[in-house]
Amino acid sequence: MGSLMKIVVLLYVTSAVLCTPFINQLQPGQEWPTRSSVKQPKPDESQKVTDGVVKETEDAIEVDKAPEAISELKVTPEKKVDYSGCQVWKVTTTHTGAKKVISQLASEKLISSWGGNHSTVDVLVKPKVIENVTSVLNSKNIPYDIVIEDLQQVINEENPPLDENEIELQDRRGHRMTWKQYHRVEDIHGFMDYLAKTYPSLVSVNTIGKSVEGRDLKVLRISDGKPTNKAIFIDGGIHAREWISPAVVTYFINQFAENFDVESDDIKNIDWYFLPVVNPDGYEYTHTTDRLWRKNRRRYSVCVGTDLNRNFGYHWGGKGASNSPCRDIYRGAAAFSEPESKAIADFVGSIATKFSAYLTYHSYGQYLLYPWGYDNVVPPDYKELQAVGEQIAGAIKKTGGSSYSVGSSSGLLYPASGGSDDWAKSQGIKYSYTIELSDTGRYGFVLPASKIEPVARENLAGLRVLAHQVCKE
Ligand code: 0X9
Ligand code: ZN
Repeated sequence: MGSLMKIVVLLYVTSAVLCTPFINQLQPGQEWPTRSSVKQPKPDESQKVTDGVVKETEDAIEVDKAPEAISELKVTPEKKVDYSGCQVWKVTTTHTGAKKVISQLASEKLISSWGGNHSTVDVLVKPKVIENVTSVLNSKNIPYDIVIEDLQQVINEENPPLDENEIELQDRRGHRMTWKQYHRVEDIHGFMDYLAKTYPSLVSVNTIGKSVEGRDLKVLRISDGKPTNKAIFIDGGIHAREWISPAVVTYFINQFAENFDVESDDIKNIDWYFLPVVNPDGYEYTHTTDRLWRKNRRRYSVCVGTDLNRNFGYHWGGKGASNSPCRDIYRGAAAFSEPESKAIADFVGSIATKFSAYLTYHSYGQYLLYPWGYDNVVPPDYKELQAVGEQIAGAIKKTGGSSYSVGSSSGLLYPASGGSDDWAKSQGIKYSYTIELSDTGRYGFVLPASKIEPVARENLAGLRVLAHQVCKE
């Protein structure tokens, strides 16, 4: 290399280094809230975690997919759980005794529940037991529809590779994120870092903790730094298999960060905090090994994982949560025993009075749920939560046509304690909602990637309604 060339290269490298802001180096007026000490219950080391019996009431069929049931399924050469021949049925549970029958079948591991409400439940039926379960339901006159004939086929078609044009665009964009595909954690975090680098006076990224397996829990903030701003916290991906959730949350991030200058005053007058993947270990596991994994990846003696949405410290260990690590609704050894839920509590809790809203995105069912979840009771301001929820649902319907039902989560779904929504509300955050995104059961957790944009678009309209409400208070 000639010496002139060397000087040019040296100048280029030096300027690139000096001009690239460090991702977490915040601009003036952008200081993040300090992590003050929030009192959290201490994990109870002596607690036995393997001896639990879970009561299933007539009203509450708990979301459950026991790992034992899955281990009977074949594993493909790439070590992925194979759901070939598995079916998903929507069972009507309004007949007397129907819920008991479903609970019984679930406890015998003949079926596992994907979720439901007061009148139906979606259940996964393995090929070997289809005949058996059919005759039980028929003999009891319990109606059902086969919604998914072959689950593995739907999984195979859910997330097709990008076409050539998209790949080319991806290379030019500076990050790999699209909303035409479900992405791995690396792409999502890379996208967040890219935005912080590209818009350093608006966007910043902070790691608020690490997952059980040591992955970053990254929060992205969008704020123009006005001291009068309100604040909203949004999370996604508490449940690993609910892929639409991180996809929608990152869509919001992209919209606000890329178009901030032309955004509405409501959006500009809010400090936005996004944690798109609360459960990165579980999320990665759904990509590499078991598409239907729900919990985090903490290892216990035999079974794996805590349901992070049963691990928050408000009425922890109450209804709809299990004390057995083998269950999909395992509450954990103690409130906030998991680093993922603890990181949220430390971060949000340290500035709770600052947040006007806490939104946690899940799937599926198309519900806008407000507290309480731990039991069938409502907070004193539930009428406002219901009214604002209905306005959000109205905007969603008008924009994309989807119908979302609004109500308290225990009332509309089932009692389930230890949820992040209840904890946020207990901290005095007024608008605390769980949003169960699309669909209503046609694909369930395995929603095709082509639905990301329509689902995100209509939910962005809903989020604008909430932003407006927050700003006018
Ligand atoms: O059961 C849950 O954790 C949520 N449903 S999901 O199908 N995504 O798992 C609903 C949570 C509602 N909130 C509370 N029960 N606190
Ligand atoms: Zn969920």
